[in-house]
Amino acid sequence: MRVVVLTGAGISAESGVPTFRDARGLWEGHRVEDVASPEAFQRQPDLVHRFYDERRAALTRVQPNAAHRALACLEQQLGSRMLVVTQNIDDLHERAGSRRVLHMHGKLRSARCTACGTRLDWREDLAHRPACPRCGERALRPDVVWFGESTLGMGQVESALSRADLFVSVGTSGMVYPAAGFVRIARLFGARTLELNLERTPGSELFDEARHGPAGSLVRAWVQDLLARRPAEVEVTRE
Ligand code: BJW
Repeated sequence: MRVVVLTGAGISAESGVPTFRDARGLWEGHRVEDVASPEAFQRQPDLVHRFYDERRAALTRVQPNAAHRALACLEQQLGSRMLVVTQNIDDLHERAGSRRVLHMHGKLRSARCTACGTRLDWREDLAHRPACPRCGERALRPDVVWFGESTLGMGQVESALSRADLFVSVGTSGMVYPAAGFVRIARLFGARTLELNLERTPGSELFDEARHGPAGSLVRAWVQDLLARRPAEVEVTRE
């Protein structure tokens, strides 16, 4: 069996990471569009840097939860037949033990120089405009994908979706493309589709099945169920 799991902010909510479209607003009352677009960065770079610096620092205070661990456990069984495509920029999947993780919206612990294009592992703040170690320009930005920018790894994602037997969406509102369109692609290529989310989403009806509740218990139950099936069923691989 080949499985593609798309994850969003909801999977990290039980670890204490805020989601984007929560009723309380994302951060200090800002909407996501006010802090996650190139226009926002151009208009208010200090504000945008502070938003990402705070989230980067907060990573040291959060831990993976049962949902991240269950996906890592499934990967141990399925190996290269499983891919986690995450919209999240935290590193909780990796810290839970997953190795096959594609960060389509970039990573918090990475910085990119807008002068020379270098990508760097980055743990420090950026608001004080540190110099790029490669070219010396003070032009580092968070290595994340904002609205209007190209998402990462789409060739690999489309290839995995086209071969998947099962597509599972976990903890995402399905409001942001291209991730919101993956369920249609997976269905087109014949995969069964399952949504695991706290509540119904605008796209719930596109899935063959939707289960609602906290990701920690939903994902753990789904993985246990899958692994309890006859091994032959989990072994089935599409031509
Ligand atoms: C729980 C839970 C618990 C809570 N357990 N669940 C086609 C049509 C229309 C527009 C477009 C289109 N194609 C592209 C666009 C434009 C745009 C877009 O989608 N706009 C929409 C507003 C419509 N997309 C783009 O610009 C993308 N680029 C692109 O496509 O390039 C080519 C192109 C450009 C322009 C035009 C056409 C083509 C890039 C999108 C980049 C998104 N970036 C962000 C910020 C990343 C950095 C950062 O983290 O700061 O990504 S925005 C933000 O939204 C972030 C997230 O990854 C993303 C998705 O949010 P997510 O994860 O779904 O979170 P929430 O909060 O929305 O939902 C959480 C869910 O969890 C909820 O449902 C809760 O119920 C649930 N939940 N607790 C289980 N315990």
